Amino acid sequence: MEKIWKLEEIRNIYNKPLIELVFEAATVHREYHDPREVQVSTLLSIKTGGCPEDCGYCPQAARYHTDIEANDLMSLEQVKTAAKDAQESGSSRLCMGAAWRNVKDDDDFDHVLELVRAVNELGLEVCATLGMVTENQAKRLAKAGLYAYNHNLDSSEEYYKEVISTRGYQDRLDTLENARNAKLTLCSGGIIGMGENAEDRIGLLAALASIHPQPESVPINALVAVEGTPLEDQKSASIWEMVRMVATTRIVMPKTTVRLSAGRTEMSPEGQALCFMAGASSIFAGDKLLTTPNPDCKTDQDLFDTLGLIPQKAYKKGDKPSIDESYKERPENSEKTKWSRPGHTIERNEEAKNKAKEARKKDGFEPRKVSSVSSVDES
Ligand code: SAM
Ligand code: DTB
Ligand code: SF4
Repeated sequence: MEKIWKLEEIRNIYNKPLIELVFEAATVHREYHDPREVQVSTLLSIKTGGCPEDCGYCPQAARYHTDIEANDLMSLEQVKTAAKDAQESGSSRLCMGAAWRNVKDDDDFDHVLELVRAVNELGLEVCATLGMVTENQAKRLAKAGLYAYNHNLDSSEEYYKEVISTRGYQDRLDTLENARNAKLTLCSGGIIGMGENAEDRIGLLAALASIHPQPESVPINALVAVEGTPLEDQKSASIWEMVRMVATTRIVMPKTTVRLSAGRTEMSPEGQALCFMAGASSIFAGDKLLTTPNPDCKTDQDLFDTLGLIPQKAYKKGDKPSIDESYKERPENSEKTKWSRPGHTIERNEEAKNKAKEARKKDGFEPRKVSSVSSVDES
């Protein structure tokens, strides 16, 4: 049985002197993992931009004016090519991301299920991050060969309200439960450097650690402050804050794969080495995350060589899901899940939206729209 952590205990760990904290995390890491191995995931944005949500950090939210190219869902061939490239470069997992609020029982989702199946058949672990999902949708994903579902809690419940107004924290937790009920492994983490304080980071870790069984992967992102988003001027988190967050995550979720996620282009090799020492056991590899840059493969390979790290093989920690053809069966009556829409006002989100309106008037172009973009959907 996993330990049930009290908030106070997590706070005490987070606030330890840094060297003590890193030593303790490194010790826990060695108890549960092979410290030489790093799990390598590649991200692929299969549907980019045009998202109806107002996530203050996200360049893909249609309401802000950012310099990204919106794209429709990728074809099967495009995805297979990207998956083979990822596999050849040493990744054991492909994580496909779609700029959706939630999954719908429509043709786009049927297509995503085929993408999942194809990547599974190549032998990669398949992860998807598609927004909120119902239990039936999660089950269809599992039957199509999905291994992990990524859905981040992002911050503490309190600070979440300062960043996003179009959905609620409970919907995130419900989605994770739906994925868990479908026997998918969970990938859920957060972002530091959004203006939150230490208590919010501790709150995020408490929320993640209290999911039982704990998430199999926990991505720790440093905010990539993208021009045009409400958080464009946010000062980046320091490497010391990153190390502290990684180490605390490692201690309170000893079995999880702690993924050093967005923000690595701003980290020195020495800083990343300290994160690996503090229990990070995974990275996103490839020169692009979803829409923003990431260190290239050669730079990461050099770092692995220097540190004596080796990429983990696919399905080291779980069995490859077999395909159950019934994933093709679309429900006759879609579940009527009422995902919430709190709709409170977040000043900086409003400001960014208004600035975007002005910029579009000036440039003479319309909000980025793609044909498969979800209209604001109350279902
Ligand atoms: N639309 C889906 C959702 O929100 O769940 C999936 C894609 S979304 C881009 C996946 C995650 O990327 C977010 O939950 C957030 O944690 C992370 N993310 C997005 N923009 C980021 C940024 N600028 N910096 C760091 N992390 C970011
Ligand atoms: C996660 O925690 N980080 C990844 C993945 N899960 C989906 C996404 C990072 C996105 C960074 C901003 C971008 O490239 O658009
Ligand atoms: Fe970005 Fe996902 Fe939020 Fe859409 S739901 S704005 S893709 S983080």
